[in-house]
Amino acid sequence: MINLDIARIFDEIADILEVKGDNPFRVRAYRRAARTIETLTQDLKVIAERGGVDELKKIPGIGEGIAKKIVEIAQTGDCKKHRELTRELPHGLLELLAIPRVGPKTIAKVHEELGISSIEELESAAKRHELRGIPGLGAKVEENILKGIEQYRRYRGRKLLSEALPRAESILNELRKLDAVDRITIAGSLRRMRETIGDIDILVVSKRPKEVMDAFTSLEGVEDVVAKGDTKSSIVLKGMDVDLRVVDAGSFGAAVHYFTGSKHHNIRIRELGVKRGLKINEYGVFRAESGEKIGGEDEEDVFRSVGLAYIPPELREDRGEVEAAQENRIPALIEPGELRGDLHVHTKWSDGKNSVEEMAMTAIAMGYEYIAVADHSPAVGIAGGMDEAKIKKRQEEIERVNTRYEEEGEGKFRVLSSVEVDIKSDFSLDLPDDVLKELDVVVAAVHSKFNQDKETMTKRIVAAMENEHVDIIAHPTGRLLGKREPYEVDMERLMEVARATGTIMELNSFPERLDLNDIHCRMAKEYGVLIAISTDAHDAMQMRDVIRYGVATARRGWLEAKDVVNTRSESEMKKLLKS
Ligand code: DGT
Ligand code: CA
Ligand code: CA
Repeated sequence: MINLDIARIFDEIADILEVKGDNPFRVRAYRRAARTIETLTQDLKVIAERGGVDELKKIPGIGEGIAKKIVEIAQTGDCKKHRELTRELPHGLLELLAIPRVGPKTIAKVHEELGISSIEELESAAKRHELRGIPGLGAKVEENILKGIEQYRRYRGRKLLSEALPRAESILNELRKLDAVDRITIAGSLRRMRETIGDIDILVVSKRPKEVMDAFTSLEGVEDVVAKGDTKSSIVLKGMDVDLRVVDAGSFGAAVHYFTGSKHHNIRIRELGVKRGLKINEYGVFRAESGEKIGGEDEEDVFRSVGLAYIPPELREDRGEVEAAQENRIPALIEPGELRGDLHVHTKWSDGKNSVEEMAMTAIAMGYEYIAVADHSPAVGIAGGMDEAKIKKRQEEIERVNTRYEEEGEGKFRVLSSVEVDIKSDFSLDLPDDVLKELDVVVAAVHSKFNQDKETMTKRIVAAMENEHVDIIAHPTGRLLGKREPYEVDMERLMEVARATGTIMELNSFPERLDLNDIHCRMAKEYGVLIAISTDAHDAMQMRDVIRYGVATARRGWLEAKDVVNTRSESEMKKLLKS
C-alpha cells in the first residue's frame, strides 16, 4: 500500500460523503488529508508501523480519526469506513463520480431533485435541458456534463501510465521472491509505455505454475479473481485489471513479443514471416512446411528470423518501425541517464512545496548539473504568481545558493533563474520584456481561455514564440488526460514557427499531461525543433518521480539524446537558447 492509494481512499470517502450531503467540515478534513498525503516524502506505512496514531497526528492536516484509518489501512490494506460507504451508495452514483468535470455537489443535486442515479439518466436529462432548472446549475453545466460523459466513455477503464507502472513493478517484486518463478516480465501496452493502460500484462516462466497462480491471486490488494487457471489468471487489484500468463522457457521470447504488441506491429511481423515461409506465434518461430521450431526462447529470435534489427517496445505501433529496422535506421532512443537538468520546476516562490535549495539538493542527488526554477507569473493568480519585486527577491536566494555551490565545490551545479510566463488571451505576455531579458531561461505557457478557436490559439502561441526572450513553450496543447481535451491548435504551424524562431518545445513529464505527446515529439524531430523534457514538478519528489514518464514518451516519439536540449551541459544548453 503506497501513499497514493491511501490518498485515493480518502478522496473517495470525501466524494461519497459529499454526495450524501454529509458535514462539509468532515468532507474537507478527508480532502485536506488526501492532499497532504500525496506530497508527503515519507512512507505512511512506515510511520504507522513505527509510531502509530500518535506519530501520524504530528503530520499537519491529519487528526485522530484519519490517523486511525491510516493505521487500519497500513495493517489490513483496507478501510472499513470506505467499504461501508461504497456499499451504501447506489452503484450508479459511484459511477457518476468517475465522470470528469462533474463534482460530488452536482451529483448530489441532480440525484435529489431529479432522482438521477446513472450515467444514462444524467446524459438524457442534460440533453433534454432538464438540469438548468435546478438552482445553481445552468446551460454551461449541462454542456460540461455532456463533454465529461463523452470523455469518460473514451477513457473508461484506462488508467494513467503512472498508476499502472508502479503497481506492476510492485507485483513483479512480490512474485520474484518465489522460487517457482524463473523469469518474469511486463508485456502489453505497459511495456510499450503508452500514456494510458487498459490492463497490465505479465509473463512468467515457471515449472510450478500453480504456486505462481496461488501467489498472484492472493496478492495484497486483490479485489477480485476474475479467472484462475494453470496458464492464465486475471485479477482486479486496486481497481486495475491484471493478467498473468505462465509460458514454457522455450517460448518465452515469442510470448513476450506477442503479448507486448501492439497488435498492428505483430501483424506486420507475422506477414514478414509468411513471406519467408515461417509461422510466428506466441509459442515460437516455426518453419511453415515442416513445423520445425527454429526459435522462441528470446525476443531477438523473432526479429532475427524475419531479418530485422531489434525494435524497442516503445516503437512497436506500426508507425514505420518495421521499415526502419529493415534499413537499420532504428534510432538510439534517449535513456533516462542522459538528462543533465530540468528546465521547468516550481518552488515556494510560487505554488511549489520546496525551497530553491531543496529542489537543488534533490537535483544534485539525481546527478543533474542544473535546474531552471520557473515559478509562475502574476496572471496565474491561484498559483501565487511572481511580480517583478518578488522575482528580484527570489534572485537573491538563487544567487546565495549558487555562490555556496561554487564555494563548496559541489561540482558544476547551477540554479538557473526562470519564469513560467503566462501567454494571455490577448496575445501579450504577463511580464514585460525588460523583466524577461534578465532571466536565464524563459518558459511560456497558456493557462486560461482554453476555448479560443484554433486560429486564435495558434496566433497566441506564435506571438509568444516570436518574442526574442521566450526560449521554451511549456505543455503546448494544454491537455489533461481524462480531464481536459487539448485545446485546438495548428501544430504544423507551431512547429514551423518554432524552427524559424529557434523556440524549444516542452515535453511535460507530468503523467496526466505528457504534452507534447509521442506523435508531436516525432513531428518536432522531423521539423528540426528541439525538445526540453521537463517535469513541471511542484515538489522535489515529483521532480524525481515523474521524469521517467517524459522520457518514455520521448522514446515513443523516436527521440534521441541529440533531439533533447537538456541532455546538454549547462553551457552547451545555453547556446541553444535564444538570448
Ligand atoms: P491495453 O491493455 O488496452 O492498454 O493494450 P494492450 O496492447 O496491452 O492490449 P491487450 O492487453 O489486449 O493485449 C496484450 C497484447 O497481446 C497486445 O498488445 C497484442 C497481443 N494481442 C492480443 N490480442 C491479439 C490479437 O488478437 N492478435 C494479435 N496479433 N495480437 C494480440
Ligand atoms: Ca494490456
Ligand atoms: Ca491483457
